[in-house]
Amino acid sequence: MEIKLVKNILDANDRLAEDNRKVFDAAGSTVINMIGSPGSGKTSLIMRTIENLKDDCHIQVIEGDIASSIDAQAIAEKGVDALQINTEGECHLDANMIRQAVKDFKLKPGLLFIENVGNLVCPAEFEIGENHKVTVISVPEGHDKPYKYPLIFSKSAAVVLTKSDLMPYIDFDMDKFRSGIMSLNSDCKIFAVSSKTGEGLDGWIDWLKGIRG
Ligand SMILES: Nc1nc2c(ncn2[C@@H]2O[C@H](COP(=O)(O)OP(=O)(O)OP(=O)(O)O)[C@@H](O)[C@H]2O)c(=O)[nH]1
Ligand SMILES: [Mg+2]
Repeated sequence: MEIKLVKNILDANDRLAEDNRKVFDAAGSTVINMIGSPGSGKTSLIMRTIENLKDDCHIQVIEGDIASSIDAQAIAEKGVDALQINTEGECHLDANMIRQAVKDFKLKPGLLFIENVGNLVCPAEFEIGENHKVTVISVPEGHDKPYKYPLIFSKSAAVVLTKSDLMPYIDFDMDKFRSGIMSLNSDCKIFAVSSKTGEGLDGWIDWLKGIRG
């Protein structure tokens, strides 16, 4: 009984996500759903990406957080359109939240980053109308995460391993990390970057240029 209810909720969400996808397609937005734990470096990566790409294409950002507009304010200071969604307790964004939010948001052709609520688990379950999911995970979280939280890694087009500047201080086994992802999703791209030093960002930026509509 309970299982059926969850399935119905997810089916209803998927239908709304399809509607969102049509709205995004019509506007020429390529939408990237950025998913990762609190503090994994999602906002920092988006800000670095804006610095690197804003002369190439239009970038817009929707920020999802349980509370506060800290992230949207930081993004807006970079001179791009930023909208904050507060989920007020929900641990993920869902398609209906995105549908309501974009009603008041003038979509422009280019890249639309949607930073999901900091959480490696629940956001993986909910389609929001994105073109691609990207997992953002930081070196201090450990190389075992693809084995412990497989769903998000199996659904992501790319994984960005952030805070690569901290590698010398942490026992992080890159081979184990890479094999864990490849065993779930052999097409997944993996980028190791530092938003602090800029190391490794080129590969990520080139990938974004390739998927941009
Ligand atoms: N050393 C280092 N610190 C980083 C890097 N990226 C982010 N940080 C730091 O990590 C902390 C969290 O970064 P955020 O970008 O706010 O993380 P987030 O994933 O957006 O966090 P939430 O929105 O709260 O889920 C901040 O203190 C950043 O300065 C990095 O590449 N290297
Ligand atoms: Mg953030």
